[in-house]
Amino acid sequence: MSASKPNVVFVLGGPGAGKGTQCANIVKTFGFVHLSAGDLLREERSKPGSEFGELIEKHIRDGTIVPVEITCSLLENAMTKNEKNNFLIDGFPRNQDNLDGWTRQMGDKVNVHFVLFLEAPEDICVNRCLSRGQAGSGRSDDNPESLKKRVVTYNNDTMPIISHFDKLSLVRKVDAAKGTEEVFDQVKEHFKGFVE
Ligand code: UP5
Ligand code: MG
Repeated sequence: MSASKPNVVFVLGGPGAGKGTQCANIVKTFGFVHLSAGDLLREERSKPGSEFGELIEKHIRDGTIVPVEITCSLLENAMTKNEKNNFLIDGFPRNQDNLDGWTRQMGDKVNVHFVLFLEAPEDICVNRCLSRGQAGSGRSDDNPESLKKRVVTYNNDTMPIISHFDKLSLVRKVDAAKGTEEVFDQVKEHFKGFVE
């Protein structure tokens, strides 16, 4: 993390909305560092002897949300290790516990610029994840049972967080049901101020 306060953009949207895909595009074009909370949790889960491995796996399979102390520490460590100043935080904060924990731990340390909201209908999102699972993603939550639960959690817990940011006029929404390139054309408009 550089000496000045780092810039953060949260990237939110349903399971399979394309958060990871669009973050990869933003990294290439605008030089952000991509931190996926889900990827960090999967990495922590797979560490031999991880204290939290089982707990993380249970939450991922059940589509429920890992306690914020774990996720926020993984995010802060990843930011501290990095020299760059612009961070995309993908898939976080996804409930009130996440938001409260983040505000406590990171609120004074970063500037949250906006929330990129990838909006797509549920059936499109679910089908993308199911296809990815059938193609051998190896993700333990790319199956119909887990996806049902992920969608419920998204609607009940994450949508209110997006509404919270919307009330603060921090949400920048794109139509994520379109093809990858068309989605990125919309995304780019919101990152024009961050030329590499
Ligand atoms: N694809 C992408 N864009 C497309 C497009 N425009 N048109 C057609 N296809 C498109 O994309 C998903 C699939 O769709 C890919 O095959 C892609 O090629 C295709 P991806 O970019 O991976 O979408 P993304 O939104 O990143 O989907 P992901 O499955 O990663 O979203 P989730 O939010 O469900 O998963 P995440 O990894 O963030 O979280 C997993 C679990 O971890 C959570 O359910 C939870 O249990 C836990 N978690 C926490 O507890 N706390 C956290 O803070 C974060 C996660
Ligand atoms: Mg993802």
